Amino acid sequence: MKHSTFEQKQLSYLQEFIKKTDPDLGDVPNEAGPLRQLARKHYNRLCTPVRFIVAGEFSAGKSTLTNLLVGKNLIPTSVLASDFPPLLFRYGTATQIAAGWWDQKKLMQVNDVDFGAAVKMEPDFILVTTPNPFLKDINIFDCPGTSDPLSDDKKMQHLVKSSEATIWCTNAVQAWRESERYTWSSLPAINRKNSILVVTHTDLPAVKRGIDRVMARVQKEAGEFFRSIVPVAAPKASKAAPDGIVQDKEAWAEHGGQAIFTAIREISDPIREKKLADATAIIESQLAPFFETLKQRDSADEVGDNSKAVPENSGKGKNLSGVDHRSDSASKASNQPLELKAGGAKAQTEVPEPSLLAEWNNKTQDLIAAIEKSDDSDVSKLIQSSCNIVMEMTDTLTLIDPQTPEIEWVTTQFQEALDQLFLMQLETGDEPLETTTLLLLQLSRDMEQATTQTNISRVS
Ligand SMILES: Nc1nc2c(ncn2[C@@H]2O[C@H](COP(=O)(O)OP(=O)(O)O)[C@@H](O)[C@H]2O)c(=O)[nH]1
Ligand SMILES: [Mg+2]
Repeated sequence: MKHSTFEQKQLSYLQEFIKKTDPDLGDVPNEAGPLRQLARKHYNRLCTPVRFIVAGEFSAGKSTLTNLLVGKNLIPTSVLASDFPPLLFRYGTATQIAAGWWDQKKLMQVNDVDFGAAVKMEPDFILVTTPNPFLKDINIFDCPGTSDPLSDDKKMQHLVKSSEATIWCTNAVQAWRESERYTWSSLPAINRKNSILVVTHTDLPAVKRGIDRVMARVQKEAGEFFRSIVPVAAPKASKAAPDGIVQDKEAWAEHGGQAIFTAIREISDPIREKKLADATAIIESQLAPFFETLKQRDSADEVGDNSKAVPENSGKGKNLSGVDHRSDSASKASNQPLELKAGGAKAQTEVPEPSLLAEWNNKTQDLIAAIEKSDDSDVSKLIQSSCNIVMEMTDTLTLIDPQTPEIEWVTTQFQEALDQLFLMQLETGDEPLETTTLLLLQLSRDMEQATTQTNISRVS
């Protein structure tokens, strides 16, 4: 995710706060706990891509538009009703797909990006990762076609609810039908201000001739529901930008390529600015004053106690295999006045620690086993426990030195999952434990991918 300088500064501040209030590193005052959690929440919100859902009726051009957005013809498109489940697009270092089930709580890697093979497995959704930088800022959910309107509407409502912004596709041939208006009005109101209506198929000759009339009617009938209405001919726009790189500027503009990306930024930028403003307000009103007291306390301690030692190894500075990687500069930095005391540090040991992947897998297996055995009364406790293990691992990953692109990427996946888990604590949605399990499994897969790609051997 590309951050502005100010955003970067606030992120560094939050990161520093999280680091300096780590109870493992010293006798942190009690009130640091909730503030640390707050800092972490805002850190994750700032790092998480904005979640967009692409919705609309069957064959409206949703998948074709998604292909345009991810810069690759990844999803097969069809005029026939597709039996595809929802597709979730996230940034990944390689193009890969995995089949997932909400109720069976598992994700299965599918070789060769073979969607046909994935669909045959009858999953509830397919996760697609691809190395398009756009996906560092934005995640996309491509909704299924409506073959069973009732159940699909329910699924769509759930997906819309868990998204921050919506792109509704309507076919220009019969733009904004009564049935679309009906479905739209049943969606959660919160997303309407962050919504785009994309009028597709604008390149068809019959549409082209009357496009002004179509756009004027759609504006009149649907204008109040959307922030912007954008005419797009996705196949033509894609052709103008092979592999997501604009080659033919004129055609790119003519077929709506430029306009749809601008419309998306007009929604995602304010969402990010709001997150930044929220984080800044929290830093100024709560974190900075606390940090100041901590600093004063530490300076006072320094005067009276020169023997303050910093823990040599408290599980930080490890790489993905768990091997200690703390640089000299990191150790030196820990002698700065703000560093906390060695109170909770673990003793250094000669025995190599288990790999972070194994550590993570152990924790998730225990938790998933607990979820499987649980009844409804345990929901919030289990989400909290999941939050805790994801939080711990996020902290460890954040402090790994050096930060390779793979580590940065996997850290972002953890931060994003943490953000979702935080939100789930506030509003649990329809199947909170299924979603929690799924997030944990997804993270296991991400850890595995990052471990393989960094070529780090596991320490047994
Ligand atoms: N000419 C033209 N065809 C389109 C456009 N968008 C989608 N299509 C075609 O419409 C069909 C359905 O598109 P698809 O993206 O699969 O629809 P979905 O069911 O909403 O995902 C496919 O054959 C696409 O190639 C467009 O803007 N112009
Ligand atoms: Mg589709």
